[in-house]
Amino acid sequence: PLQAFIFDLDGVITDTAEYHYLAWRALGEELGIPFTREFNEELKGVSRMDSLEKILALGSRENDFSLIEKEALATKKNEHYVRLIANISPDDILPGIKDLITEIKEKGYRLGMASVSKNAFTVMDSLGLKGEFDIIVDAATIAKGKPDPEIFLTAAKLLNVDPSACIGIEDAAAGVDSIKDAGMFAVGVGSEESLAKADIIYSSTEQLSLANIMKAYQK
Ligand code: B16
Ligand code: MG
Repeated sequence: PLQAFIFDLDGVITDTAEYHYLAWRALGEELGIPFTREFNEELKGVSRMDSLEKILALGSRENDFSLIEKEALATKKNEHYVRLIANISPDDILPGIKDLITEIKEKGYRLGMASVSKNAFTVMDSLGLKGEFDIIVDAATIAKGKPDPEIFLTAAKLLNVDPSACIGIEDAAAGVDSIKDAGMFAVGVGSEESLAKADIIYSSTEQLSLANIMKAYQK
C-alpha cells in the first residue's frame, strides 16, 4: 500500500523553474548561445554543472573553457538566480500545493522532498515549508543527479519506505525518469510531450488533489 509522497521543488512547489530559465538564458546570451523554452525543458531537474555542459554543447563551445572557467560561469548563473529568489515568500507557493500537502499529512502519508538544487533549503525556508517535510534530499546528499534514480531512492530510504510504496511528483523529464527508474509511480506536472513517461500528467499544480492522484494510482 501507498506510504509516501516525494515532491520535486523547482517547478512543482514553486515557480523557481522560471528563475532558473531566466538566469541560464542570460548566461547563454552572454556566451552567444541563445536558446528556446523548448531546449530549456532539457535543463529542468538537471544539476548546475550538467546544465552548463548542455548549454555549451548546444553552442559547440564545450571545449572553449577550462574547468575553472566553467565553474566561474556556473557561479555567475547562480548569483543571478540567487538575486531572483531573494524575495520569495509563502505567497509564491504554487496553487493547490498547500492543500495537497495538508491532505497528504492528514491521511498519515509520509512526505519527502527530492531536489538537486543547492539552493533547496533556502527556497524551502523562504516559502515557510521546511518544517512540513519529514525529510529533504538535496544536492549535498547525493552523488548523481536526475535522471539517475539515486535521489528518489535516497528519499525513500530516509523515509524508511519501499520505493514501490512511493509516489513522486515532478515537472521535469529528467525527474520523471529518475522516479520511474526508482520504481515509483510518477505524477507529472507540465506538458504531455515533455513528460510522456509519467504515469499521469496534469497541466498545472491547480489540478493536483489527493483524490485525483489516488484515482490514477489505484487504476
Ligand atoms: P542549483 P529540482 C533543479 O531543482 C532545477 O530543476 C534545475 O533547473 C537546477 O539546475 C538544479 O536544481 C540545480 O540547482 O543551481 O540551485 O544547485 O527541480 O530538482 O528541485
Ligand atoms: Mg523541477
